[in-house]
Amino acid sequence: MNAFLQHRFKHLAALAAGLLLSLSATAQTVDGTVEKIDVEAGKVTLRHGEIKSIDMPPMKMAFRVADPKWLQTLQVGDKVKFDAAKVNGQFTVTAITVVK
Ligand SMILES: [Cu+2]
Repeated sequence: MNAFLQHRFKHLAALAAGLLLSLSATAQTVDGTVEKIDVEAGKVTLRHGEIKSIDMPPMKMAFRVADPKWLQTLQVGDKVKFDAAKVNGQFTVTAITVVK
């Protein structure tokens, strides 16, 4: 690859990475209700709808959270929209917002 192509390729790769970031920052897709908050364990129990990204049917289960600070702002009974992924083998909430 010549230097010009290499430069173009890096530019495209950066654009693609930026696009992925902005996509993942868009609205959360899964509906849920906060059932329990365990600050010690860094977990939140959610009754959730289908999670297509990890092929999971609706159920009630505990998730780790990507940022423990979120546990301070959530309250039992909150309706939420969230995204989840398997991180280091554990189901993890990667983004969450309370629905008013
Ligand atoms: Cu589940």
